[in-house]
Amino acid sequence: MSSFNPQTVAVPAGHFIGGRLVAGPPALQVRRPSDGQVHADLPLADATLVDEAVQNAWQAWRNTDWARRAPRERARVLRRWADLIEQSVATLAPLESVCSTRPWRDATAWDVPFTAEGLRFFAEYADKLGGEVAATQHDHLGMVVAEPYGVVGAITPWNFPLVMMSWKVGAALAAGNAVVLKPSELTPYSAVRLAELAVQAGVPPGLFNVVQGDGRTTGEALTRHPRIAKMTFTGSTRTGAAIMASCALNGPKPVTLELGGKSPQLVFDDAPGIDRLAGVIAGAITGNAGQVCVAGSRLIVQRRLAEPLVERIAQRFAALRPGATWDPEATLPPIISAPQAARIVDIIERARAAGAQLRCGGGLFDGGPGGAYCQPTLLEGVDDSNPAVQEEIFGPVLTVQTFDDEEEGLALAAHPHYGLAAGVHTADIGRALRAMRALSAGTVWINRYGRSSDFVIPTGGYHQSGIGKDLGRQAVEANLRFKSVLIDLAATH
Ligand code: TXE
Repeated sequence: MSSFNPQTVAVPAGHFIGGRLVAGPPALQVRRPSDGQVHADLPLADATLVDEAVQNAWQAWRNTDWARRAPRERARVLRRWADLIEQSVATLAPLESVCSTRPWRDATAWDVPFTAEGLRFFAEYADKLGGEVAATQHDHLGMVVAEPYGVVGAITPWNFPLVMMSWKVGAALAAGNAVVLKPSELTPYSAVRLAELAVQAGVPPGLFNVVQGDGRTTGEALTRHPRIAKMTFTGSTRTGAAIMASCALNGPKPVTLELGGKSPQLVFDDAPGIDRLAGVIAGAITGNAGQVCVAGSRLIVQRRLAEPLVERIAQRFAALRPGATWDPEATLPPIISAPQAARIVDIIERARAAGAQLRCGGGLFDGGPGGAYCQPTLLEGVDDSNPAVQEEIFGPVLTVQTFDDEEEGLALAAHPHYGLAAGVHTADIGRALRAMRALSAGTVWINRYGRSSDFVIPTGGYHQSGIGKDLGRQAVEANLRFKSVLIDLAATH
């Protein structure tokens, strides 16, 4: 299978405001995580430019008919946008891959089509959430009328740039809002291409603007802006809390936050198909090199099954081959940045100092073309207080804990702060459902792990893993506010 040449990938290194690319002086360098080389520069939107983008979105929202046009027409435009995205896979996939950790092969087969299909899913909701008629007293008619907020601010992370954008922007636009998006400064380019295609599909210019820059300058200016009526964010718990505080201090506004996780894989000794299971568990922590919010990072396995399962997982880890996102033979992508790789190594070292035993892996691969590649790592002998059990690592690092009975397993699966997702593996449906009830997590997968293309199932966390949902009906509803109307039917009688 042929891939792409990173040297020849031209990137739209600018903002996208009012339907056109807006250049600016280079302020940030964007590196390719695969080989550590600087690929291109990026301008940085200061508060003045963020204001321009937000005012532009506000004017577009007020002056075009996006919020008022027939919802099915909005849906048609979003579907056309999805079609253009799919038709652009040959240019979008390299643009997505070159500065991210997304292998070109996966970007082509999954990220780009999944982005398009997500937009189609949201398009289908455009005319389905109008509000409701309330059960009022007989001589009155009560209505709860759904309306868009106006301008929604979105801040997205680097681990699945296109897909994360489609979840935020698709839901907001389908509900009739305008959007100002700040993509991660590490993976900024596909956002601009996405916005160009939106205009081509018929989204009015200005309705979807992209500002480039870092969190401290551009991100903060966006969250503070009084015209931003709602914020939506995916990223770390720490930054999510900062965004919430900033919103609260500068004119309160609702926030949707999809944050960190430390998700358990709870495996009982009757779990079906040990080889398949080993594949599921290994895949859930090595996919995108573990840089996934719902990565299954804690294996909690009933004692009898522990050794054969861990042995099979270790074999799968050993079979992975690190390599650049443009290397079609590679099966383990790079870590996004040198600081992020250093952070992973630091947690592994602290975990070992606290008593963890290394079954395999334990650091970065030596040599290679530059960039940082983390060895898939299994840490055994950890207790609940171990840093590798407590902290989100965001790398291919799996801890192993064993239990004897259901109660003990469930106790180990609980985490003091996070509650993003959990996996339960057992042939006993009663036990699976008891575990589902007991687990304090926003998503529970039973005898599988990871999201599917069932976009109707929302995603989002409990506790410090977040507030609100992406995907599902709930994601569209979160982009609507509700006006209460009460009519006195007797008054005109
Ligand atoms: O994330 P940040 P980072 C977790 C994961 C990872 C850690 C750090 O554990 O190791 O976060 O990664 C913008 N105001 N996740 O530092 O800081 C920033 O520019 C407004 C989990 O990359 O959360 C980027 O666009 N915006 C996660 C986005 O926030 C700010 C995915 C994410 O950056 C800001 C990524 C501020 N003050 C990391 N500071 C997941 N849930 O999937 C930063 N940003």
